[in-house]
Amino acid sequence: MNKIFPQGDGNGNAAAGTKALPGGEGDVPQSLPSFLVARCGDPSSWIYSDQKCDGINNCGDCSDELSPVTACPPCGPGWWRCPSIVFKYCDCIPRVLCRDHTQHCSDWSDEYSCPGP
Ligand SMILES: [Ca+2]
Ligand SMILES: [Ca+2]
Repeated sequence: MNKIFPQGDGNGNAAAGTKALPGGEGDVPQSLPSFLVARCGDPSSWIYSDQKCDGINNCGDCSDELSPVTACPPCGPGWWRCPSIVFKYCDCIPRVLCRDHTQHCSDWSDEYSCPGP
């Protein structure tokens, strides 16, 4: 993945190891129009608007994917809805992870209920 995300330089408040995730912390760059920016549940973190509801946990706490912070439509085609155990995903996982003999849902539904990719 290209490193196109701005590096928000917070003031040392590393919240729960979210540093590796895209998005930013601290002030939104002045050059960004506000419609391009969305806030995470933690108001000190922000993401690009198109990172909302894309299935990926960009905020680190899934607030960009889950209510009450974000209202997303149900998992689209190509996604399987389950309580994910993978930090990268929230409550939808890509169907390519179904039937791959690895648990990705806390209820194992990706291996036992999901029909596959
Ligand atoms: Ca996201
Ligand atoms: Ca799996």
